Amino acid sequence: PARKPKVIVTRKLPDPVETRMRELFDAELNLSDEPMTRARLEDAVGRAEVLAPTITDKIDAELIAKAGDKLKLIANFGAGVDHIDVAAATARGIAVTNTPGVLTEDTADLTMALIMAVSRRIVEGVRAVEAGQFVGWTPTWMMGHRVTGKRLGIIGMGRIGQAVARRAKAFGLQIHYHNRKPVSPRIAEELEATYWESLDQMMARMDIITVHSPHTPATYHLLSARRLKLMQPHAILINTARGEIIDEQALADLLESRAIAGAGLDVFEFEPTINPKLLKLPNAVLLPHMGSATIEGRIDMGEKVIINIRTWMDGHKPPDRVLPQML
Ligand code: 8YV
Repeated sequence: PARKPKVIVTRKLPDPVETRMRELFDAELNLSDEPMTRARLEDAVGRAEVLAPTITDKIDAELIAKAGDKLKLIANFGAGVDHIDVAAATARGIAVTNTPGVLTEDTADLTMALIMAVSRRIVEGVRAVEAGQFVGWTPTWMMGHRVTGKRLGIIGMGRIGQAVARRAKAFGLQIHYHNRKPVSPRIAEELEATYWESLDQMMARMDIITVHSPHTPATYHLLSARRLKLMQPHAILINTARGEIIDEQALADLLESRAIAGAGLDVFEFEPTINPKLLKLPNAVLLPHMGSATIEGRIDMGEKVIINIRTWMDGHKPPDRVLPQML
């Protein structure tokens, strides 16, 4: 039988993924549900041929400098790779892969759930019922905002942004987007999507803004205090991408003063810490980074990790390679 590479997996993954990894690799799995400590990570990069990390592992240049000669592949379980210093890995001849495509639809679903939850005050309603405050229908209680016909501004029109646009169109939203470049004419036509080269102008004119770009040096605090202030007072902001893209303190302040009507956030700037002000606001719906958290999605992500490792084992370039120039 072919030699099995030493694959160290940093987090507990769904059972079917772990079973398959045990069959195919000399897999060292994390049996606890806790992230690895820095010391364990250092030990892992020193011994592994393949490291399979997740977003909770900081794979920075300092850690990569401690990698042994055997480490050849960092096969990330997740699409975003902002926790990995891809340039440092590449410079040492270590390939980096991610898991795009399989979490697109789930993340888009959760985005729609947040748009609906914030616009229609779903969480406030649930809390009110649980607190025994539903004493009968009233004509003016729990009025939210209509979704149909509103303008949705999508920041980042990659796979997830487009999946959101397709859903949003069915909800009767008008699709607008800002991206480094316009999408192909075919997709623009299918989605009836309007391209805004100026993010500032789009921010000022939308009813709903939703973020779907990766976190890179270019998108860090893309939604700065200045840009957030361009939003209309009735507008809402959704983020299922990365917390670092938004100045979270500025957002909390603007939500508190109602300069922005509401926010639906699945990701945070200093995860897992959440700005305490946000936690107190009734107009902020906060979720624990669960965009891709479906059983199917997490198994698919594991399969993607496995495919990337196996392709590498077979001596080919893994399909989901991330190169520094792509970021
Ligand atoms: C993952 C995510 O669960 O894929 C991403 O970029 O944010 C999540 O879907 C997480 O990254 C796991 O590593």
